[in-house]
Formats: sequence, C-alpha cells, structure tokens
Amino acid sequence: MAPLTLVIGNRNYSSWSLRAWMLLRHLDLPFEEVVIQLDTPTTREDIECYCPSGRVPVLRAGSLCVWDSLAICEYAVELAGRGWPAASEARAMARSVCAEMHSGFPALRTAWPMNARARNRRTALTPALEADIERIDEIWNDCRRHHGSGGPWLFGDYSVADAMYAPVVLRFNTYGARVSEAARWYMASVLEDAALQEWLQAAKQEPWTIPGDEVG
Ligand SMILES: N[C@@H](CCC(=O)N[C@@H](CS)C(=O)NCC(=O)O)C(=O)O
Repeated sequence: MAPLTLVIGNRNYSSWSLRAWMLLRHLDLPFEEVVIQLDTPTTREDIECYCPSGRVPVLRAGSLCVWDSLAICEYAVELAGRGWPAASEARAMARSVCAEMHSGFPALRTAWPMNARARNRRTALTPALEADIERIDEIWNDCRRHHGSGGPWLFGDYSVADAMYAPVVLRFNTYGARVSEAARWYMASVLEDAALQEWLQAAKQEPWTIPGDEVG
C-alpha cells in the first residue's frame, strides 16, 4: 500500500478534517499529516497542490487522491477491513446516520461552527437549531439503544458514524447544548477518547484564529 497523507485544515475549526482524521486513527492506519491554514488568500491554491477539489480533507496514497470526508472514510474502511458495523441492519443504519450528517443539519452548522478550544459560548436558540439538536439526540439514542450494547460507541465498536458525529460533540460541548442523559454519556465517551484529546491538544497550539467562526 502506498503511504497515506491526510491533508487537513486548522484543527480548531475544520470539522470535516476531524472526521477523516478520527477514523484513520481509530482504524490504526498510519498516515502523514499536512495542515493547511484555512481562510487565507492562498488557501484554495494551497489545497489544490494536493487535490483539485480545493477543500479539505484530502487523502493522498501515491498518485491516488480521495476527497470529501465520507469518501475518505469509505476508502479507509476498505484499507482496514473494518469501520462499519458487521451486521447488515446496523450497517444500513450507520450509513443512514452518516449520510444524514453529511448532507444535513444546516442550522447547527451555521449557528455553532466548530471551535474545538472554545468553552462556555452561548448563542440564541432558534427553532431550526433546536430541531437539529433534538434530531441528533434522537439519532444517538436510537443507535446506542439498538446497536450499542457491545461498547461505548454508537454501534458498540468505533465506526464511521462516530467519526462523522465527533465534531457535533465538540460543538455541543462548546455551546452548551441541552441533551438527554444517554447523549451526555455518549458525549463523555467521545470527549475522553485519546485520539480526540490528541486533536484538541494540537488545536490549542495553533496560533490562527478565524474571526467568522468565533461565535457566542
Ligand atoms: N463535503 C466536504 C466538505 C469539505 C469542506 O467544506 N471543507 C472546508 C473546511 S472544514 C474547506 O475545505 N474549506 C476551504 C475553503 O473554504 O477555502 C467534505 O465532506 O469533506
């Protein structure tokens, strides 16, 4: 296998980068990292050195370029031979909740940008934001209740679903989302995770600030 290079954005703000990075770490796939500073005049051309998409994350493996977090997760699962739940019903649900995350929750994404190192931020709760929070709480409860008995993650073992929702946990933590007890337990597992802690430590060291993502 050609060595892997994961191109990511600022750890503090790049939620899509975090998803791919978390999965590679949890699947024990070795990779080099390239960090590209977001929101600068050269960001797009800096990313285009690695992939014409102009967005991060990007996974390079020799001449192969894989872009978009979900496609990277799928490729990583193929390399590792694990990462989706083994049972077909659980796998279908995992894919559904990943797709829902990847294409949905616009109110949450707009109102509460990921800001990994920020704490105790507060914003007004709009009905759309509350609906997104409630739906995510429901997803976490359903996954854990139906498929989570084998471990602390949404489907027991760590899967793509946990990687896809990791930035949501950080957002809920930063902006103080009110969620159910089961959701709080799930958030605690995510926040204690060694890989996530490593990401947070690195985010704290970054000197960059993106004013538009400093909310609350
Ligand atoms: N759908 C893409 C979204 C990627 C994306 O929007 N990435 C942002 C950073 S989190 C980006 O590259 N922004 C660069 C820019 O705005 O110039 C994915 O899932 O990877």
